[in-house]
Amino acid sequence: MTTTLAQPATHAAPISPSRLLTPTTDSLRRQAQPWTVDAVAALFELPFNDLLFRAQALHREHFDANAVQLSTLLSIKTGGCEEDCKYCPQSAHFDTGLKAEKLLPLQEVMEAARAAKQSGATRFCMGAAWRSPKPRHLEQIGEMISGVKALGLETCLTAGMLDDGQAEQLQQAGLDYYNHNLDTAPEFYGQIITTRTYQDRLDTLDRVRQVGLKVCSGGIVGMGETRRQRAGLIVQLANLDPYPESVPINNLVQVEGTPLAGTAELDPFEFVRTIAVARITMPRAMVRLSAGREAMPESLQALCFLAGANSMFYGDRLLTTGNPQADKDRALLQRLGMRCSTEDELARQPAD
Ligand code: SAM
Ligand code: DTB
Ligand code: SF4
Repeated sequence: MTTTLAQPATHAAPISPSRLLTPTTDSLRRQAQPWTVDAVAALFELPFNDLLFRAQALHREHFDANAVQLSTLLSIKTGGCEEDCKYCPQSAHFDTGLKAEKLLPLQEVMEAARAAKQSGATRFCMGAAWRSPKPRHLEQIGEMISGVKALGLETCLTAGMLDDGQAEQLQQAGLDYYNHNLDTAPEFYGQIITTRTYQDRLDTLDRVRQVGLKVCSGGIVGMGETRRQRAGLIVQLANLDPYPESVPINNLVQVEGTPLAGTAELDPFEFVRTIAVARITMPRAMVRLSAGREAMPESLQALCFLAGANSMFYGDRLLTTGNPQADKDRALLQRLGMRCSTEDELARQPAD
């Protein structure tokens, strides 16, 4: 029997508790042979139905295929960022009309987190427009993390590059996930960002992993990269050992004033293919249908779930741009017979 999402609350998945398990670091070890760009590009080349069939079969092996985890984002420090990421409305290098703001006070963050929980989110993701956080910021963020956790929400932070001590401080504050995206393939990266290197990003991911935080890392498609470069991004992520627990796939949100505004739109089926390839190469990861949903028809979002996406951003805003209204999303899940669920409830044991 299928329970649909009637209320803005989480519902248990219809599998017995003994079969539930959060993926362990060990279960995320990559296959013995690293993925090659040729092998991943070959997945992209499969006929659409074959690709989706493979992705959905693997998805069902590892997760409840009719449930999705909901995360709500909050920009805790907006705009004025010193980096030059060409997709980003928050970079101080481009005039997008966005007003730069200071770090939000704890109380405002807590109010947003309470509202997110009330609305049915199970994870709260805080984003800060920094190249890297300063020591005084981390103290304040530590309080935000413990406050949000005390509400019973999972916590995620994205705040730029971290050094060893900072990663440890966040881990001690009780952070669950650190989000730091590789964004694109190494060979395309230089056309998108010049103020920090690919290796800088890998180093931060390594520090996050070393202190025992869960890794959230993915990228953006639709920035004018080739299919082979999309495969190159997936290879980088899938060959991390272990691969990330969480892989956000963003479709570029084109913001007027950023250098990437006006980029040719990606074929929507190519976006679905990217989700499917992420699911096949990182079978136990949470694959997140991330930015770009506001511009996607609901039929396309349904294809993304079929391709193996099992998480999405929920709430009317991403960081600075829009996201579908929460009630529209609830109605969509209901129409698809899907539940919202915690991550623990979604995962199946290896033997399943
Ligand atoms: N400043 C931190 C950093 O970049 O590491 C954290 C915040 S940053 C906004 C988080 C991620 O949002 C970026 O890595 C990028 O993948 C995504 N992002 C930013 N602008 C976007 C856009 N216009 N469209 C899609 N994704 C975007
Ligand atoms: C991620 O990969 N996507 C989210 C989250 N991680 C922080 C951010 C999307 C930002 C989209 C542009 C904006 O709203 O500013
Ligand atoms: Fe700054 Fe992050 Fe935007 Fe890059 S993506 S400009 S680092 S806020």
